[in-house]
Amino acid sequence: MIYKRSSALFNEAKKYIPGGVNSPVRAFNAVGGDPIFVKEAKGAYLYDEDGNTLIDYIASWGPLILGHVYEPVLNAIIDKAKKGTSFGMPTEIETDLAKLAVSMVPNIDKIRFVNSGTEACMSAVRLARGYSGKDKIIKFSGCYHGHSDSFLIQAGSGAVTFGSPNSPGVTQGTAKDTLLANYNDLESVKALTSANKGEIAAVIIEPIAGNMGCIIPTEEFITGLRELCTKEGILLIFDEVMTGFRLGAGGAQEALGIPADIVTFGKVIGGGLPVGAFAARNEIMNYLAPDGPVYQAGTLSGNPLAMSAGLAMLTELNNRPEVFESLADKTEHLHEGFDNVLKTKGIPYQINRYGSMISVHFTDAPVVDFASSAKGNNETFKTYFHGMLNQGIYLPPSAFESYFLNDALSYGDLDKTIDALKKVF
Ligand code: HOZ
Repeated sequence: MIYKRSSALFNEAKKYIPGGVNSPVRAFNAVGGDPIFVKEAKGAYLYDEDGNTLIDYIASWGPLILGHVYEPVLNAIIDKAKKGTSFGMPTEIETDLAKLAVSMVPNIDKIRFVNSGTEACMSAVRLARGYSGKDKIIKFSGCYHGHSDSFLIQAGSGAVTFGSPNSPGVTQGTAKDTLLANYNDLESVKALTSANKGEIAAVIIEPIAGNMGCIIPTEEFITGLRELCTKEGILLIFDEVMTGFRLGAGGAQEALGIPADIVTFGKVIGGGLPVGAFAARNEIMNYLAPDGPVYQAGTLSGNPLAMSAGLAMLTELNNRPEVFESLADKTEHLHEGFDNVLKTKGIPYQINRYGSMISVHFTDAPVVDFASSAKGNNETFKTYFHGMLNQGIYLPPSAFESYFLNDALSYGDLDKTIDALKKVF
């Protein structure tokens, strides 16, 4: 494939935008080469600036679960845009989306809309601190909860891809209140809770991790974590920015059967427009301004275009819950196909999958936490990534990211992807 125009656009972008991108993982630094500039997309396909067609396995990093330019979402945005794009005043559609989200997700009574997953997680932690009167939080190495200061401590996703899991610019004062545990290691959490008795406001976790590849919690770990938080009076925050409205209507809480105290959302809830949200039971949400003392606000929060996209998306998912199963089946098909190919190649690998999230790791030991994910061979990953890209398959350009399948992918697309893998190694 030829990427002449993409490379020219990238060179121009680098003159005016740091690294030429507005979010680091897009820059391809982890895999080498220049990023692909996309011109348009439809369904499961991306059409780039050089005229190449690519099968898309990132779906805008999750939001486009039903594929690109999904008609009901598109029409909702167009209709709304004609009536005004932002008011800074309440609109009925915010309640419509809130009502629907609250009806789909277990254990929440109220939801507050923001503009991104970062904002959602940052606000959820502030709420947890305000509600509990405690300062410290526990996060897990390799989990990524957006780029707000408290979370850039051993963070996954682009932070680790670019070698700055502990970003300069985060003060010692902030960093000292973020305690680090290991994913799937309950003892590491217990050690922190006993060393910091009565000081921990919340544990925040990706209930299915997607920012160190896709990592699944063991039942023992996630059940034990819930029990520990309840026993110690610590709020359990599920960061469902990736999993919310993707693993099922009720997200990871429902899939794992584990209730969280606060849940954060992003991606699917905005239908491809910038929406984040955080939600909890009344007693917690009532601490939020203007009802309570914990402050949080935003000019574009509850933006009518974003709300209309989110409402159209969640309405579709609510009316067609079978879509979650269809996606999980497609992901399983891809997993089996990849397994069949890779096991003949003599390359150490692991494939992790949950619902419509999946990742391939080039290592011989099971990938269960950040340390085991980091053991993946990045040279092999680069060969894999570019080998697939050259055959029109667009995968996340980092081994520390999950793939997000979208329902526009056909079995023909999946088989083409599996066939492409045969030619890579
Ligand atoms: N941090 C996002 C993936 N976990 C990447 C977002 C983007 O580059 O668009």
